[in-house]
Amino acid sequence: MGALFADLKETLPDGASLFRNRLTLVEQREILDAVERIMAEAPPFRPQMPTGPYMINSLTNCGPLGWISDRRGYRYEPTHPTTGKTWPPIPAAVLACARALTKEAGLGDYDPDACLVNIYEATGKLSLHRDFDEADFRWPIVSFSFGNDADFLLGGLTRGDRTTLLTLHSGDVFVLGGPSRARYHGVRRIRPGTSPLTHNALPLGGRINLTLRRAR
Ligand code: MD6
Ligand code: FE
Repeated sequence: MGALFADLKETLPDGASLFRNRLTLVEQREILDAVERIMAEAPPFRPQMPTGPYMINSLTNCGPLGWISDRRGYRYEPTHPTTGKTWPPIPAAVLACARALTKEAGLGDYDPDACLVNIYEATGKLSLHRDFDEADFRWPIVSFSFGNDADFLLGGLTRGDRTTLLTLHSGDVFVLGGPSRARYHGVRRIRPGTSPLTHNALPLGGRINLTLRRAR
């Protein structure tokens, strides 16, 4: 794990923890190598949303379950919507880091069964939402950032609550658990040209985000 700012933990609402620069560039590259293999096996898709035409970003998954969306709604499925194949496994380094940090955050043991891979281009964003398709909200969500910086908004328990801006950098790990698990959040914008590394898995000017969760 990254040494330089490894102990720097920002003050956030109860249950939310931001571990800055937790992954070294070497670790980030190794994880992105694994993400590239995941994308080859489970091609990214643009989910069809029940309410509108398309989400802005494309996504894929790894782990026993993957999050998908079509006209029938949002849900977790064990297979890819077009290939019909099971999702590739969650990279071991990602799982190990998520388990170490949920423990460090005081959120106990962690046994995720799903990992969403969000792929953003330079103009990508993600509207304010809550992750609400999981069975038990006592399990935290652990989020890994790669590539360009993202202006991430952390809100409250209702959509209109004021939000706090957190700029997520490549190598940062964000944990959303406890009473903060139900907070609204989103990505306002990606900052092109800010990535400390280039990699085949990263779209030009883009960002990749992995979020681990326990879906069932
Ligand atoms: C992103 N993250 O960082 C999107 N969800 O691109 C999320 O939607 C998210 O970072 C739940 C918990 C942590 C997150
Ligand atoms: Fe989310």
